Amino acid sequence: MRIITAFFDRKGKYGRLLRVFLRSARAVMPGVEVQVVKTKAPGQTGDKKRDHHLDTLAGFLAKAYAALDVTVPTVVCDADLLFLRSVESAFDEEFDVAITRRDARCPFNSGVFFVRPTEAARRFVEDWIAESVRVFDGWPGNDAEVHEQAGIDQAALARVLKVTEANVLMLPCVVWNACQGDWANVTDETRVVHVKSGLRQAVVGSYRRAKRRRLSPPIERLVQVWRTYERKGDSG
Ligand SMILES: [Mn+2]
Repeated sequence: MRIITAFFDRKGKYGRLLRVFLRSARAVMPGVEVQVVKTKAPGQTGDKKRDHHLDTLAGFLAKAYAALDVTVPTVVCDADLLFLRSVESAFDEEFDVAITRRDARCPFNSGVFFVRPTEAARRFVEDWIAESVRVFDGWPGNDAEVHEQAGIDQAALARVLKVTEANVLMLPCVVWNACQGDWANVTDETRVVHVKSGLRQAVVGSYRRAKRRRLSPPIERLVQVWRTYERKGDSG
């Protein structure tokens, strides 16, 4: 298995997230190769919503393009992840593509997905890329759809899932890509925590904002795990 992630920097913040990604990946999956696709940060327009969509789309496209050429089973990741356990056992299951899903208003999260080096998986990712560009071209006219899936690439994913012929497996976010609704339910089974939203704010947000936010014990525990990796350095 290989790991692909994409990275561009915005004021040093993503650099800190990537370091913890790499350290935690190395700790729980020693010997697994990580490919970091470095890409240029998109130019900013000053329109916050548009800039957010541009950043998310740039990250998605960089990792998705890299995912087209895989020759071994690969997990395709955002850079804002914390690995608690190895994700290799995902490939014990049969699939071309595996997507992480939760019971929420927007069920899919594209921060973690798995691809096998099959023709069907390649076609799926190709379609996902093409559809993402199409959704972006239609924005903001299709903002309701983008908002419903919380992102351009996730709106595209919902479209592709309706028509794909690939064997797509749905994996629970709480195990494979714990997002904000899952953090309180993280267990020993949880492999990956997605450091977004309030958790992101707690680890790389400003000190005062983090202090002001009262964190529940399970989330505080994740903050501590993240901080331990950040303090650890690359030697240990
Ligand atoms: Mn993310």
